[in-house]
Amino acid sequence: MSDRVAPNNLEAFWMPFTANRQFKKAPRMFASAKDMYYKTVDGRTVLDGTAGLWCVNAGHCRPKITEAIRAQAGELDYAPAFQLGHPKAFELANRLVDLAPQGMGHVFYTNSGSESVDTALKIALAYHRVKGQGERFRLIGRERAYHGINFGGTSVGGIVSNRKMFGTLLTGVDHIPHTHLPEKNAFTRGQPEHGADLADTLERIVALHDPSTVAAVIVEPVAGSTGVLIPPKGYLQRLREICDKHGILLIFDEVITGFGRIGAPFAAEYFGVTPDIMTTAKGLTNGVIPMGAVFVRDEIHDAFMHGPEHMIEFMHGYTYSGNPIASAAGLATLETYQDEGLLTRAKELSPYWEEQLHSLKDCPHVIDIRNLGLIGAIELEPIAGEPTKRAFSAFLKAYDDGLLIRTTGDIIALSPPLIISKAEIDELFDKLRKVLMNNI
Ligand code: PXG
Ligand code: PLP
Repeated sequence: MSDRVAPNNLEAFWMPFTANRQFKKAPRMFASAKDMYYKTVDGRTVLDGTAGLWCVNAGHCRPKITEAIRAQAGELDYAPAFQLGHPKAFELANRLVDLAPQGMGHVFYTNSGSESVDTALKIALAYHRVKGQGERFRLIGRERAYHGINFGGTSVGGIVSNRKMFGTLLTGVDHIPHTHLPEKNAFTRGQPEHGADLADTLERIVALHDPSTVAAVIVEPVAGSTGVLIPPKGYLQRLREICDKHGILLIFDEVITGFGRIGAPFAAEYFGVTPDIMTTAKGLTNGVIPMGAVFVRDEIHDAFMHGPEHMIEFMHGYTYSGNPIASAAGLATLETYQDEGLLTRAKELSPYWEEQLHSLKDCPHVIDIRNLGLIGAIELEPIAGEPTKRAFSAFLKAYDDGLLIRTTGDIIALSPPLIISKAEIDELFDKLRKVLMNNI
C-alpha cells in the first residue's frame, strides 16, 4: 500500500509540537546547514538565532564532529549497553565529569533531555530507598517548568498545556511558584533583583507534606522553554539551603543551560550552587546525535554500590545508553568546545548581546526583555483575544526574512550558536527589529 504514497507526501509524519495542518499547507524545510546558517529547500539562507532547538552550540556541520561520526559508524556501529561496553563511552564519561562541579564524578547516559529527567527522578527515589528512607517519595517541581515530555518530566513540569491532556500523571508531586514578576523586574539585564523570597515557598510546601516524605526538588537554573525566566539573585542559593536543611535532593535540569549557554560549562558553576543531580542532553553532542547524561554526586552513586557484586545495582537503562556513535560525537563535540573556548565564550559576548537585545525596547508591543549569557527573550503584548498569535506571526515573518527565532506563547526566545560573531549578532537584531517594526 505504501508504495502508492508519493515520497514527498507530508501526511504520514505526525510532527512533534507542530501545528501539523498549518505546516503542511506551507511547509518550512531546511536542506543544509553550515556554521551559523541554514539553507532552505528553495535555496534561501536563514541565520540560526536558536541553535536549532537550543542544542547546536558549536554551530552546524562542524568538521571534527562530522568526521568522528563517520569514522565511528564504520568501525563499531553498536555495542550492547547492558553488561557490555566499549571504550569511548568511558572516555566520554571521564571528560564529562572533568567539566562538572567538584564531587559529581559519575554520569548515567540517556538519549534525550526527557530521558535524563526521568532517569534523574528515578535515581532520586531509588537513592532514598537504598539509604533506608523509602518514605521519601514526593517530587517537587515548579510552575511553568519544562522537564521534557515523558511521564515523570510532565508531572514535575509546570506548563499547563503540556500536562492537561494526560490524566493524573505521577502522584505525590507538588510545585513551587514560578519567578516571573514582570511588574517588578521588567527589562532587567541579567539576574533580577526581586523574587529570591519565592524560594521560601519551598519551605512551606515541604512543611505541608512533612519534609521527611520529600525525595527531590527539580528546577531549571534558567527556565528556557517557558519563555526564559532568569533566576532572581539569591534564589537558587536559597533553594539549596532549604533542601540541605531537610535532606532533600536538589536536581538542576541543565538540558538548555549545560555546555556553555550562559558562559560557564554548567549553570551550577555560573551561579555557584551545586546540585545533587544534574540532567543534560542537547549540547552534549551539539544536537547532532541524540544523547543525554545525568550527573550525580559521588555519594549518591556510591550508595548504590553495595550487596553482592554480581547483582545489578540500579534497574534502569536504555538500549542506546552510551551508544558508540553518540559517544564519538560527544567526544568530538567536547573537543570542538575546548579548542574554540566555546564553554566560556557566552560570558565574553554577553555584554554586546545584552546591549543589542535591549535596543529593541522601543519596538511596538514589547513589554519585557530579559537576558543571561547567550540567551535572550522578548515578551510581546498579546493580541486581545488571540494569545500566541503576535509572536507566531513574528516567527513566520522572521523566517521569510532569513532569521530563525523561537516562540512560546507571546515570547520570542533567542539562543544562537556560541560561535556567533558580533557582525552576526548585528544581523540578527537588524532583522528582528524590522520584523517587530512591521506591524505584527
Ligand atoms: N529539560 C529541559 C530544561 C529542556 O529545556 C528537556 C528537558 C527535554 O529534552 P528533549 O531532548 O527530550 O527534548 C528540555 C527540552 C523550546 C524547546 O523551544 C525546548 C526544549 C525542547 C524543544 C524546544 O524552548 N527543551
Ligand atoms: N519496548 C520494548 C518492547 C522493548 O523491548 C524495549 C527495549 O528492549 C523498550 C520498549 C525500551 O526501548 P529503549 O531501550 O530503546 O528505551
